[in-house]
Amino acid sequence: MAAALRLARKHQGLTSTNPSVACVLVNDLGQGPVIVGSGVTALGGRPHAEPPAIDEAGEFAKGATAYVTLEPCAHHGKTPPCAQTLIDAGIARIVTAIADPDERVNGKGHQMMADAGIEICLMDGGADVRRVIAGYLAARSDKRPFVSLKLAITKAGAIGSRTRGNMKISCAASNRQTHLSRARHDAILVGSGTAIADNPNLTCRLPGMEERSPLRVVLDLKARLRESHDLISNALEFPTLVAGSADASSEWQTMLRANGVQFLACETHDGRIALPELLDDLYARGIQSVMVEGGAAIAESFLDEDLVDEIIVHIGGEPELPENDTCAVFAPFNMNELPRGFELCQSLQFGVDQSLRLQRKRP
Ligand code: AOF
Ligand code: ZN
Repeated sequence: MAAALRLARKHQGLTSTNPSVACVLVNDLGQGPVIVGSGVTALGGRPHAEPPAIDEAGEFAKGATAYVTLEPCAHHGKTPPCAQTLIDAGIARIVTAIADPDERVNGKGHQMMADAGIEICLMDGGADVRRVIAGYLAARSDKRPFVSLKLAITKAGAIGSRTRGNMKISCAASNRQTHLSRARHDAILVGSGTAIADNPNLTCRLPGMEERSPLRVVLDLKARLRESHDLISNALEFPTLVAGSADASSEWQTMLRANGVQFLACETHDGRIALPELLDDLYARGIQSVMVEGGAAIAESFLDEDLVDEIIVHIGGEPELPENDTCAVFAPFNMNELPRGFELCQSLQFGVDQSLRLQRKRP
């Protein structure tokens, strides 16, 4: 299952509204168990993971054990049911990590295979698998994208300084990790304040993964972005969506469109873009996971509205900010006092930085 999980990660963020699932077939051909076939949900979401694994295994699929990260589907959708494909191939035993919440499948995939005499093992936990398909699971249960909030803070809890411009808080190793996280999400979201102050690209720049930059979403209620900003000028190469006011001038909207930027007219609430409705609109466009990257006000709004599912905090090992910088901008919470409703579930070291992952407690 660990091997299947690694394979599933390969297409994370690239399978549209379908989860990235992997299937690994293991059979004993006389000298102990070996992998005879493997498959992952194809780019765009189809074919599913199981048919290519069966094709690769050929006659060795007969009597094999299938490790599948998600319950195989039971419905006739755009492809035939994978549960039936596994039955037809003569699979003897199936191990799955979690049941599929899609009501067309939930429990039915397992039932179909059990009825055909296949031994079913549902693994305990499945926490790692849940992370890979977090967007899909959130979309199924909450009908909105999974929201991951990423912050880089100094040891004193600052995320930047009003007087010192673009600050370097995290080290190169954690920055690479951030690029990896970008690739795993469907969209990255920032406010126009961050877009203007830092002029970021928000792309994935890991060697070999440049193609995996997600949609860039900028909240710009006051129509402040210009053609000179990278998020606008390179929108033909890396898609950008600007969420703004329905009253934004037509000249400005024309400028955006001329640069290949998608414009989304948003509802407002208390003079700000209404975030729940924005998430609804992104969800309707097939976006199932969003990484919120800045700045402090946007982070605070998402937290205040209880829209954050996980928080990734990189704590800089070598802060550039002087301890007593009076212009420091602080993170909307304190590491000694975690935001309400969140629990610490992972602590990693990237170079000199510490990286913490806080997860929303689910009932
Ligand atoms: C599998 N293996 O690799 C994936 C599955 O629109 P369709 O017909 O492609 O069906 C989408 C549903 O298929 C999706 O909601 C989920 O239940 C399942 N995804 N199932 O057996 C796979 N990606
Ligand atoms: Zn399927």
